[in-house]
Amino acid sequence: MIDHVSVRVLDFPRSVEFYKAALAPLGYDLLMEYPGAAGLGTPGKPDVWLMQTDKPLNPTHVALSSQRDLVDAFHAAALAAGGTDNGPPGVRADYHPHYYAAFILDPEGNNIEVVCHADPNARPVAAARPAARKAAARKPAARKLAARKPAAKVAAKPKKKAAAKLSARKPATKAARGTKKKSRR
Ligand SMILES: N[C@@H](CCC(=O)N[C@@H](CS)C(=O)NCC(=O)O)C(=O)O
Repeated sequence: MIDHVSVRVLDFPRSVEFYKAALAPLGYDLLMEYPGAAGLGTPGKPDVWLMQTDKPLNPTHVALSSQRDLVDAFHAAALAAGGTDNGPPGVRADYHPHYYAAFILDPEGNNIEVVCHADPNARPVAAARPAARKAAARKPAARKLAARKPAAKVAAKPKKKAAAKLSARKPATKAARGTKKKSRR
């Protein structure tokens, strides 16, 4: 699991303002700041860091996971904050059937994406709970199965009886062999 990423930027103050505005719909804020470094994230821990550099930039791609309405909100907010459209909100079926994403180039050319992978037709977790209840209700079947176990043990007992019968049959077998030997003579 990725913990955080760093995006290098030349114009640090401009990028901080851009990311604050673009990621605000996702609940992101500026959480930590050092000279030349700013950490954005949802309350608790920054996971997107902006790092000032004076070296030539090699634009990077960062994708944040969210939900569909927030993909739309990110795209609108990032455009309003001065980002460049790199792909409007929508499904990218060539990635997978429910890959709903939007892409923005930040002021330095980094490709920032917000994506939702969820199937919009999937039943919400709350609706799925009755199924869990059904599964729990099915447990008596498991109990029945467990109740059947002693029967399995009972079934094992006749094996001992069968073994006893077999050993009881041994003399007869010997006798039979004896008969056979006799018959060979
Ligand atoms: N304009 C394209 C953008 C697609 C895009 O940027 N895809 C990402 C992968 S999810 C990518 O190619 N990233 C590589 C990069 O930016 O270097 C769209 O709207 O679908």
